Amino acid sequence: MKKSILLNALFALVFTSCSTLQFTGNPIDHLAVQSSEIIDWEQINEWQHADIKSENFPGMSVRKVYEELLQDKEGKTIVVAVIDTGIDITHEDLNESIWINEDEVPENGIDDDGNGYVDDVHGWNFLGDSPGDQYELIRLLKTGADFENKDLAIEKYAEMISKDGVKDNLLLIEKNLASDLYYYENDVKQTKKLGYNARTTGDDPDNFLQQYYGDGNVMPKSDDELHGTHVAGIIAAVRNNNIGIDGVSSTAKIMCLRAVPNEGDEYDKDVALSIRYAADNGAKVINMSFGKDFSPHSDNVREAVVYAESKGVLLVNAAGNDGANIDEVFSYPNDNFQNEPEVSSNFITIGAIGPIKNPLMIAPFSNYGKYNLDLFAPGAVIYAPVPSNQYEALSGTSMAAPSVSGVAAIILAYYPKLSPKAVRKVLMESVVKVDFQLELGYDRVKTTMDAISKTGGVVNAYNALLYASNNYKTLRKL
Ligand SMILES: [Ca+2]
Ligand SMILES: [Ca+2]
Ligand SMILES: [Ca+2]
Ligand SMILES: [Ca+2]
Repeated sequence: MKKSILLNALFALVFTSCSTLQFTGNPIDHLAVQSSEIIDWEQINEWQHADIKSENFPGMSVRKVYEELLQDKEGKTIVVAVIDTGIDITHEDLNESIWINEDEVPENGIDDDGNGYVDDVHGWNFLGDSPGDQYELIRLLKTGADFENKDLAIEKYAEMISKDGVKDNLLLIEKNLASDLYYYENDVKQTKKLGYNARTTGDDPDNFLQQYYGDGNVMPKSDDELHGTHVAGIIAAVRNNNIGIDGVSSTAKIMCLRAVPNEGDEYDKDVALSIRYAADNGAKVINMSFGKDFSPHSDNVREAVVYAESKGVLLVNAAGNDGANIDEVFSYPNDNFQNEPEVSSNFITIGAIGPIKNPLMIAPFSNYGKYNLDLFAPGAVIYAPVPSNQYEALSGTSMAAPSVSGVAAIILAYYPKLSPKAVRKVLMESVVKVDFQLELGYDRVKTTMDAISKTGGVVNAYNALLYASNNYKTLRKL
């Protein structure tokens, strides 16, 4: 008798240690009921964590997850790389959530772990000392040499400087580009000037074989450089410490990759190398809250995306804030070139909703696209850390992407063996679909969420965990 009890106990022990975590609950079905247009400003902070069904805000049901599913359940640490501006790793509500490269001795001038980057303790700064960078298309135009899509670059340049008050027509701009490189010096913003060059890293931005430039200092160069800190905070601000806000994930550690300048645009080379750094150094999720419509080396970036897939990394990308259809006006980085088939299955593109459950819930600035936009997430009036222990509410698809990166980190914390393809499937299959008619953009064009995105829904952390739990065996095969 005693023996059999012992045997049973032993069996139970073995069984438990091999089985995966099971979650039970009732998935939240589609959202059919609208609520008023009145925003509850008293409760607005952390609205993205609200339950989309039972509360007034169309949040991701994150609080419901922690209260109903994750009580006393320890999750695995998940490294989330944030490719962005600098990140204030000393922030009171973020400091404990910053990734530490344990194999690298700080500030000894030696590449202790032999990954090619010297003193990369919290990630890497591909921008060096520069506060900004010249726009990449201007960088190419000012060389005077020919390059692919030069006509398009001239057109975009004309658009860009017209916004700054220069009204010349396209032909004149083209003529001036050829004859006088500095014609517009007095009329345009610093980073749009032909003569401006802030890059101090000494590398050739068109030579992808030069990889080891920049430095290990991932901090912002000024308090104005706040974007990366905010994004990182949405994902991983320390939960339940009575400071600031709760991040979405309790186990994410942020790997900081400074590649997006505060002014100007991110260079394809810095983006591709940041993706590869993250994939080679243990990240499972990469947040990419940036994008541009002129990307001279988008093929190199796509190669890096495919490389990241081979290393088991999910990439979460912000759709952009032009209120545009990105199936028509292409945005980069992306997992396809001009609507061709996707090159990988580890890339997910996110649009933004605001804090209201009514026809105006799509943030008017959010890009959209039936083919290129996968799902929506909270991305307007999001309160989160900014440098020097401050907090701000910011809006943009830049805030929607990290909301999803946080949910991906929760899924992986409990199901660490899932491939990026499987996590993407979990996120997409478990959205809460929005059924009622919506009004899109500042012109309030009538549409449905289904017509402007692949899934027709909003990311939901509660549904995602239940979906992963209920479909684990199938998902493991992906
Ligand atoms: Ca190193
Ligand atoms: Ca070192
Ligand atoms: Ca906190
Ligand atoms: Ca895609």
